[in-house]
Amino acid sequence: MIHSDTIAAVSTGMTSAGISMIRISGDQAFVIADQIFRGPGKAVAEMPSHTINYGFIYDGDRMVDEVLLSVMRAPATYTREDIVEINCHGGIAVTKEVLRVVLERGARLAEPGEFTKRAFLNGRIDLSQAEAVMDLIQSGSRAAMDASLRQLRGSLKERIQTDKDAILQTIAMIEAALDDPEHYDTGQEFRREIRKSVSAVYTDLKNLADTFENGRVIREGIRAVIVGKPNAGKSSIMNVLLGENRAIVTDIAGTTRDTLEESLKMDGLMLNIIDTAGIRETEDAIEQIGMERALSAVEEADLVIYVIDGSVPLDQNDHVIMDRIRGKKTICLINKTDLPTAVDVENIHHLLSSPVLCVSAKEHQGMEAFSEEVKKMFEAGKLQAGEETFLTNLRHYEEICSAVSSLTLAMDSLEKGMPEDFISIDLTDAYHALANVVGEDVGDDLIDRIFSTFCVGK
Ligand SMILES: Nc1nc2c(ncn2[C@@H]2O[C@H](COP(=O)(O)OP(=O)(O)OP(=O)(O)O)[C@@H](O)[C@H]2O)c(=O)[nH]1
Ligand SMILES: [Mg+2]
Repeated sequence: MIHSDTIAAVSTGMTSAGISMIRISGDQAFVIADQIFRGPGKAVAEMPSHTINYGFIYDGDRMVDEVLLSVMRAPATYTREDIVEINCHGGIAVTKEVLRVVLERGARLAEPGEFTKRAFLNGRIDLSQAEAVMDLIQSGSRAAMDASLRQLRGSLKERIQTDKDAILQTIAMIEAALDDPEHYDTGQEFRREIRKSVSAVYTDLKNLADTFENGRVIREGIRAVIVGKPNAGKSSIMNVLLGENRAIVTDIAGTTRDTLEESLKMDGLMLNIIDTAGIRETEDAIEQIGMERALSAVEEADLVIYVIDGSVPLDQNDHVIMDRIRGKKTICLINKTDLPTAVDVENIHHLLSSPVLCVSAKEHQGMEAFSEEVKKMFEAGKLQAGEETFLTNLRHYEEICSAVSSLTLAMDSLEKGMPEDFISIDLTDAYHALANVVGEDVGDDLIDRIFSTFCVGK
């Protein structure tokens, strides 16, 4: 083991709760626990591994709390070190008191993320898995949780490993040929082989990088902006989605003046919905500012929900809106279908080339189809079925993009007939970028920076 000191921290939240847990990890974990724990059975050092033991924590002769103590012997533990976990009563004072006693017997207070850092440094998990631990704790929706959990179980690690091996093999092929030109033919066939293996890795990594957009919306929530003309029923749709009368609804066109944002969970996805002021030509200065805000919200949106009042024909304002949302992921809702229809649904579909759904906010019709469409668009189904690894972490994304550009350079060099050692340099760069994702040759600074964002006790 790399570490000599034994660390301890409260691993549960510091609030009044039924139970708190203090975790101790390191060579001295059992020795420290033996000094403070009195139970009916064996000394802590003799307790069988992975058992829970009833007893009391003592500070000298003074009883501190009645506890359950878990003993886990290295290496089958979270950190791969000896671990003792003390489950005490959850009051803040009690928890602090137990921690104090543990620290006084020789443990050092753990830094944020230090248990997980040890798991990484002791080789139980790679860096991508360690980061997934933090993502899992912070995940705000089921989809985010699923993505982190899968990464924690090694999905990204395995994929990166495979690509890394393939690059290494190609480098080895090139190096062998350069070292021993008499026995290797570096002609057309050789270069074709190299190109084939480089382009396979390139494609895989490019696909992986492309999952980042979805990965981000899964982690942070989908930024969905509701736009449309005044009176189309945007605020009504917002209220139906939220299940409460959050936004003001009236029959006066121009009711919503400013953007209004709320979050909701939808089938495991998080949707951050923004209601906006209706868009139309107007002289009203306040309304104009509201519209500008609406349009800038569209720019930043992951999803545009374009609401059309189906009971009135389209006009010039609709065409202005359609121009502004072109190229955005869009779902068009034709609202007020409880009234006679005055629009041509087929034509709207044709104009927008996005899904068009007929709904009625008044009668709460069509909203299931809407949530199905959102799930489909953001591939939540794929995520839930565990079919794909989603990149959710910016650091991983950047490293993978850098590997992709190195591989692009390598392919260009092959194309242009550059010497093999050029290609080998680019492949080596790609290899290092991938090694950074899993934390193979990263420096101490980066490791410290990553783990410092963790919570204490994890
Ligand atoms: N019949 C019918 N009326 C609706 C429906 N949805 C909304 N309305 C009515 O349409 C009017 C406008 O609704 P809002 O939700 O305020 O429309 P908006 O798009 O937010 O309008 P602005 O904020 O002015 O841009 C209100 O009188 C609603 O009650 C619907 O599905 N059917
Ligand atoms: Mg409104």
